[in-house]
Amino acid sequence: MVKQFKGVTLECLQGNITAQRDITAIVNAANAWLRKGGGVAGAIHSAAGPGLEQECRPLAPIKTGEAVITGGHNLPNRFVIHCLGPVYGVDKPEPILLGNCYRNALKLAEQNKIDSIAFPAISTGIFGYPLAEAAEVAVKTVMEVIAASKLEHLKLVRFVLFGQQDLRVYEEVFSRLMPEK
Ligand code: AR6
Repeated sequence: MVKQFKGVTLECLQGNITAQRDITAIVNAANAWLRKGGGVAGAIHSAAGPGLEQECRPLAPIKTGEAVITGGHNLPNRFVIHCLGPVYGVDKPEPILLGNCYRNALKLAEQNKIDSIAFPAISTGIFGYPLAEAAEVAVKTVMEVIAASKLEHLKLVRFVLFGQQDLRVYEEVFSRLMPEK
């Protein structure tokens, strides 16, 4: 699904975060130590190669809600922005901390003149955040940042969902928060 919001294209689609060839920066659902791990982080580090962990080492540890930026190494993307999402039921208040991931990632994108960014559904795997709640926070926060017109360079924000059911949830949130006029 594709929407236009205040001059920025917002998309949600089903796919693998490591296969977004047309995107300048992909976002990693990282761990505090920016190590390989599983899920999104495992896939990103596998595709990027060992140079990514090497570049990450001096940047770790990061705090919940924080974001740091590195190169893309062997990925098709110029940058990786690593975010540490909240562990659901542990790191509170979860919506604020999850929102900070999206806010801080977009801040780094702007600082680095990035035109396109792809987010996975941060915290909704191993960290246990219910997808529907997380989708609401993700889309609302991105819209808030765009509406505050802090972004001069960003033209495209893509949400990449692993499963078809997850995509449906995002599509429902997109339709509700950005209805056709
Ligand atoms: N592309 C897109 N989405 C994916 C992919 C992929 N290749 N793989 C999984 N997902 P998770 P978290 C979805 O667990 O909850 C790691 O081990 C998945 O279905 O990657 O923030 C880190 O090292 C889910 O909806 O991230 C941390 O320790 C979403 O992406 C910890 O897991 C996020 O799942 C972070 O946990």
